[in-house]
Amino acid sequence: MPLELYLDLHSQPCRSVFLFAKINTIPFEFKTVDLSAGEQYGEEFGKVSIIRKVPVLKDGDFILTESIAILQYLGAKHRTPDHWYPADLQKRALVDEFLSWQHTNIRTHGSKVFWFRGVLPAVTGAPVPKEKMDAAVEDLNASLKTFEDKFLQSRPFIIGDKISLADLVAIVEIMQPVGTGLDVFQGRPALSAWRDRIKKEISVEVFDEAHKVIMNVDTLPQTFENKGLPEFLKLRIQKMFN
Ligand SMILES: N[C@@H](CCC(=O)N[C@@H](CS)C(=O)NCC(=O)O)C(=O)O
Repeated sequence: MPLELYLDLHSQPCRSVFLFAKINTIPFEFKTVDLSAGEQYGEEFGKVSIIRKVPVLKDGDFILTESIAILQYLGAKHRTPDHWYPADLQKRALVDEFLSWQHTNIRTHGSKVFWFRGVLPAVTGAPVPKEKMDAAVEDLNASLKTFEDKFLQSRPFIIGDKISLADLVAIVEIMQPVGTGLDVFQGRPALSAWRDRIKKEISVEVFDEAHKVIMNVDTLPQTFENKGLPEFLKLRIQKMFN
């Protein structure tokens, strides 16, 4: 039975897992979990993961959640090239350092801007109050500055000359607000050059395939008009503003 990956490519961690499997020609069955329809709260997905978040990997009877754990599992099981997650102690530690940092920094702030500029206006029909938006963009900018000053510096990739899991996880997070029309690469030549190196390294085609849906978030209002607003989103919106 082929490996199953439960994914929605609107999600950054899903895109890193999808890209890693594609780049390394790891065969898998794409199991769609439509987050905008609330499928993660359905009975069927509940049998796969009570965490009710994507991505999830199912390899036979073995189920694994958390994108970082999934990437490491796939790398080890399929013996992907060393540069992705180097055996060298210090290089690996640098990958781990970035993977630990990103959750509460670039991921948190990029996601918030995505919600504020993309999801919330689409579901409520109104823009997010300016002071909230400005604060969210400021946090994202601070994270991007730290990313450039500490994690990238003047290197081609995060840990040196070769691409690693850290770059893959970083780029999918940094792309999240881009689809809402906020071009975070503008005025950041080093960041743009790094993105272009990643695209070249993993193939522009695969990169674009993974990011296609996120670059079309202007279709979100239609999505919600067609499907109606799921209960979980109403609750989440209330939480965000209280
Ligand atoms: N730490 C998890 C985060 C997973 C996560 O937050 N997934 C989001 C999409 S980006 C999700 O499934 N959200 C559905 C929900 O919260 O209802 C990972 O890296 O896999």
